[in-house]
Amino acid sequence: MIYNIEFETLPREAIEAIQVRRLKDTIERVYATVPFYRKKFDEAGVRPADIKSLKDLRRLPFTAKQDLRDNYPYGMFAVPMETVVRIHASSGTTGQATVVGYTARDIQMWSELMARALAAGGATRGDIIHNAYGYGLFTGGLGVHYGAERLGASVIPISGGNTKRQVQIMRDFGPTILTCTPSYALHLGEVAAEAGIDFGTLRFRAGIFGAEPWSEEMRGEIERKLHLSAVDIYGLSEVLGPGVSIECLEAKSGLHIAEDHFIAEIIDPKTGEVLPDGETGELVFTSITKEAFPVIRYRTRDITSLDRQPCICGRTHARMKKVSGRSDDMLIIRGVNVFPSQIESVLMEIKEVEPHYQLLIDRVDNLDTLTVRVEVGEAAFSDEVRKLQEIERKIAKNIKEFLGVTAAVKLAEPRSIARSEGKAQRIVDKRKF
Ligand code: DLL
Repeated sequence: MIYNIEFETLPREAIEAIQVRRLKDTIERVYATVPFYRKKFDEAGVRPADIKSLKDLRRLPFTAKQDLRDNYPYGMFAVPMETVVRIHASSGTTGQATVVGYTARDIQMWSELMARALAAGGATRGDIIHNAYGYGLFTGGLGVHYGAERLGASVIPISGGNTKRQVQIMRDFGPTILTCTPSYALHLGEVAAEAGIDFGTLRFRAGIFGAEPWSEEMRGEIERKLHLSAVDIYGLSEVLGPGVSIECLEAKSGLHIAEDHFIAEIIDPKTGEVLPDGETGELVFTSITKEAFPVIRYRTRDITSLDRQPCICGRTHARMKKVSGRSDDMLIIRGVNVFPSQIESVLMEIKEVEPHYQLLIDRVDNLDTLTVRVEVGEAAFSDEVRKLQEIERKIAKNIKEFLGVTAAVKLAEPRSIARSEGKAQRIVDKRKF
C-alpha cells in the first residue's frame, strides 16, 4: 500500500521543483543560524542566493562526521533548545557519539516517513508490529514506534534483549510484522527453535530489517528460517534515523528514498566528484525539511548507487541499491579491497554453515591476515574432522576465487559466536595503523 499516494508518486519534474524550493529555504536558514555552515559557505565563496538549481548544490562543501564531532554536542543545531523536543545519538562504536535533535515538526515528519516506510514494507492499520529495535538514544526503536502509531497499527514496544521473553510474546500476542536488525531476527529464530516454537506457526507475514548491511543471501536465509517476507530499511541518525529509504514489498529492488525530504547524491569517495546515476560510490544526503538538525551534503560513508527509473510499485522516488558496506568498513587485505558483505555472500552459499560469522584481521610480519570464523550447523558439526576440513577448504577456495583474497577459515561450534541484540559486531581488526 502507498501511504502518501500524492507525494510518493510525483512525476520527476514535480519532485525536483519541490527539492529546489526546499533546498533554497534550507540553505538560507542554515546560513543564518548555524555558524559552522556560514563559515564553510563563506570559505567556499558561496552565498545562499547563488543556489538557484539542484546542480548548484555541488558548489557547497561536504559535511563529515568529524564536523559533527567538532561541534559536539549541540553546535550544529539550527534552532534554540526551547524548540527541541527530542535528542538522539548515534551509537558511537567508531568514536565519540554524535548528537542530533528534533523539533515537534521534525518528529511529525519522521513519523510520516516511517508510516510510509512501514506501509511500503507491507504493514497496514490491521497489523501488530513486534518492534525489537532498541529504544533509547538509538533511533531505531522510537522511529519505528512513532511510524507504527501514525499508520494506525498496533505496536508492541518490546525493544531489544530479553530474547526468551520476546519469543513467548510473539507466540501469545500474535504479531504480524517483525522489526529489528537482520542479525537479531536470526537470533530470535534460534531462541524460538530452542523453546520448541516453530516460526512457521507464528503469524508473521513480513519483517522490516535494517540498521546494518545484510546480503541478498542473508535475506534468503532469514525468509526461509522465519517464514516471512523480508524488506530492507535504511537510515542514519545524522540524516533522520530509520525511514530515509525503504524497499517496497512488491519489487524488493532498491530502497525508495524519501526525495521530498532528502536530496541524494553519489560521489567518488576519493575525489568528491558527483557520479552519474547507476555508478557506485559514497552516498551523500542533504536534508531539505528538517528544522532542528539540517545537514548539508552529509557524507554517509555508505556505498551504493542510485536509480531514478519509476518502480513497478508505482512509487517514483529514486531508489538506492542495498548498501554493500561502509567505505570505512572496507577491508584492504594485502591491497585487495573487500567488503564484509561480499564475504557474507560467499559464506551463505555453503549449505553446511550458519549465518553467524566473524572476520578477524591482523598483521603478522608486516603482512595482513584475514581469518574467517563461521559457525557450522549441528548436523555438519557431528561429522568427522576430515569432512569439516573439507568445508573449510571449500570456503577458502571460494573466497580466493570470487574476491581474490587469501583467508584462513576456521569453523566454529554451533552457538559459539556472540549474538547481538542490535547491530552485529562482525569485524575485529587488530592491525595498528
Ligand atoms: O541505524 C538507523 C536505523 C534504525 C536504520 C533502524 C534502519 C533501521 P545509526 O545508528 O546512526 O542509524 O547508523 C547508521 O547504519 O550509515 C549505515 O552504515 C548503517 N545502516 C543503517 N541501515 C542500513 C541498511 C540507524 N539497511 C548507519 N543497510 C548507516 C546497510 C545500514 N547499512
